[in-house]
Formats: sequence, C-alpha cells, structure tokens
Amino acid sequence: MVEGKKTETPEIISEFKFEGELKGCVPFGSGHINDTYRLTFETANGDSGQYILQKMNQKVFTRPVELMENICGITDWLRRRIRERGGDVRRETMSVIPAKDGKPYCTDSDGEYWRAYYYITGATSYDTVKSDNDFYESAVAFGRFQRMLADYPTETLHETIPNFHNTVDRFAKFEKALREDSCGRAASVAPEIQFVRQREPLTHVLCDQQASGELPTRVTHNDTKFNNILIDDETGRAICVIDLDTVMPGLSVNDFGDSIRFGASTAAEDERDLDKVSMDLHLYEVYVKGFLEGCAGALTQRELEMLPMGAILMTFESGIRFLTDYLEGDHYFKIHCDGQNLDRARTQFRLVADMEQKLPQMRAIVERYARR
Ligand code: ADP
Ligand code: GN1
Ligand code: MG
Repeated sequence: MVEGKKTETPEIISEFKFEGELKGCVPFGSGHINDTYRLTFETANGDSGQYILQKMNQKVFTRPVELMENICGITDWLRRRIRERGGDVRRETMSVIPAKDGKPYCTDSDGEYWRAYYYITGATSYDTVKSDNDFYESAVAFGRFQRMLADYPTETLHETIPNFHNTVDRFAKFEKALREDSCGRAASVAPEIQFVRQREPLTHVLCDQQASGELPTRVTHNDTKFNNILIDDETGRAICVIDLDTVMPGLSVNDFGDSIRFGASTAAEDERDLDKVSMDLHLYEVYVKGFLEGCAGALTQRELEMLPMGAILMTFESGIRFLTDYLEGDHYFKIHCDGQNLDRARTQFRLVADMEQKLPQMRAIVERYARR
C-alpha cells in the first residue's frame, strides 16, 4: 500500500454523505486501475473518520452503474453472512457510502463516476508477501470468500468486463494488437511474441473445461492479488477482501492461480532482472494449504487437479494482457515509467516457464493437501 502526497481535492467530495469537516485527502494504494484517495474528516466532537474515495476507471468499467449494483448486492450479502456468524460488519466487508441523493455513486462535471467506502482502519494491504502467515491468511480469506458467495443469485450479477478471463479471447486480442502495431513496437518484442504463440494451445485448456461443464462456474473474485486483501495490523488475520469490481461468474482455479502468480513470485511484477523471478514452491504450498481450508471441501476433484494449471494460465494470461497493452500504447494498466508493461509481461513469461518446469511438484503438493 502506498500513500501519496497531498493532492488537489476532488470537487465531488461534497456530494457524498461524509460526516464532519474535511481535514485531508491523499492519493492512496497501488492499484493499476482506479484512482483512489484516502479522506480524513473531523466531526464536531473531535472524532476523526476516514473514507476511501475512488474515481472508477470508465475505460475499463464501461458500465459503472451496473458495477455499483454488483458491489452493493455482494457487500449486502456478505454483511448478512458476517452478521449471522457474529463477525464485525464494519471491518470484514466493504461498506459503500451513499451520495447525498441516495445513489451508491456520483458523477462529476466531466462525466466521471465516483464512489466511496468506509476506510477499514487498523489493517493494511501489502504489495509483497512478507511472511508465510500473511500469504496463508490471504489464501484462507479468498477461499472463504468464494464459499460465502456459493449460493449468491448469479443471474443478478452483471458481467463488468466481458470475457475477462477468457484466455482464448485474450490471445485473439493480442494477435489483433500485433497486426495493427499502432505504436510500432512489435519488432522490438519478437522473443515475447514467439513465447506467446508457441503456447497458443494452452489458452484453450481451462476455457474448454468451463464450456463443457467439467469445471463448474462459480461466483469468483477474479482479481485475487495479494494487495486486494486487508491484513489486521494486530492479529495478522486477513480480515477483508477488497477490490470487488470483477466479482463475476468464473473459475475457482483462476482465483487460486492469480494469487500464486502475484504472491508466490520471488520478485515484483515489474522486476527487470529476470534472474530474480521464479515461483517459490514453499509459498505455493502455503497458499494451497490456506485456499483448501478456506474452500472447506467445496472444490470438485477436477478443480483440485486443475489448480496448478490455474496458476500457469492466469500468469500466462496476465503476460498476454501486459504485452497487448504495451503494443497498444499502455492505455489499460497504469504505468509509472516507460516500458513498464513490457517489464511486467516479461516477468509473467519467466514465471510461466518456471511453473512449467515445476508442474509435477505443484501437482504433488495439491494432492497431498487434498487428501487431508
Ligand atoms: P484498484 O482497482 O485500482 O486496484 P482497489 O479497490 O484495490 O483499486 O483500491 C486500491 C487500494 O486502496 C487498495 O489496495 C487498498 O490499499 C486501499 N483500499 C481500498 N478500499 C479500502 C477500504 N475500504 N479500506 C482500506 N483501504 C482500502
Ligand atoms: C489489475 O486493479 P488491480 O491493480 O488490483 C487488473 C487485474 C490484473 C492486475 C495485474 C480490472 O488489478 O486483472 O491481474 O492489475 N484488474 C483489472 O497486476 O483489469
Ligand atoms: Mg486492487
């Protein structure tokens, strides 16, 4: 989690039902998609209150009203579940702060959509895995998240990004970007292009099994990066799953896989020294243990078998997406320096190659924990 310098205060703040007087507004977090701020307010009796304010990325989420319908539905559902088991509803799920007109979002004079949440205090989202316990905790929380949403009325969910984890479609979009080569960058990434094309058959593996029903479609998070979990500063427990923009029908193995891609890597997502990049089998094992506990027996035999494939596929797909964005001029993922999306693509491909080597061990680990 990164806290930025004080910034120009968004005019939209006055449109939300915040309590007290605004004392601070800072850019917050390290997400690649939305613009996030942390706001501090002081009430008349001297208490301070904090909120998260986000400008939703409309290039990525083209239907923000539907998106907020999903988020309100999911957070209401989770709140009921948390209350039933005597949990803390203010800390264990996000709470949307309505705008003064009662809607769960506001639009500004530029037509941008904004939303606000209570800031969850005493907890942190980390960009790197610093301890086995934190990673284990995140695994339990993402597994449990899926379980809590297992009987959510799927038909009420909007697809916020169509084909989000359709790897076959991601490959087609990559080929299109390559054909168009709008920035003249294709010639400089020949080895990466070759890497992707050699593995085209891989893109079908999970999509085919989803289409045939061999892998069940569930309500999944779809963006299970380690920094989309808040870890309690005192207890070290993962208390809240955040970043619910992509909660949609999907595959459990992809939720597992995206966490491995990001959290079990020995290096940052944009590391330039590729010799530092590999998939840490110990962290992988830690995550398997936690995820299976969190899912509590809900995964089918085929899902268990396909967990390692989920890790490879989510990493491969992310690499394809970063490379596509690089070819198209970096319009999707935020970048902080030139070539960052290419750096990101390269780490993903290095991880894929490493996981291909480690596949037998990855399978053996799942088998061991699945038997317990
Ligand atoms: P993005 O889609 O851009 O990744 P996120 O929704 O993940 O945006 O938010 C960015 C960051 O803001 C998170 O990584 C986390 O640090 C922080 N954050 C978001 N919501 C909350 C919240 N309700 N309480 C505390 N921190 C939050
Ligand atoms: C984005 O929003 P954030 O930073 O948690 C992206 C994910 C990618 C990830 C790569 C909506 O996640 O799909 O895996 O970057 N989110 C969206 O780091 O595209
Ligand atoms: Mg995020």
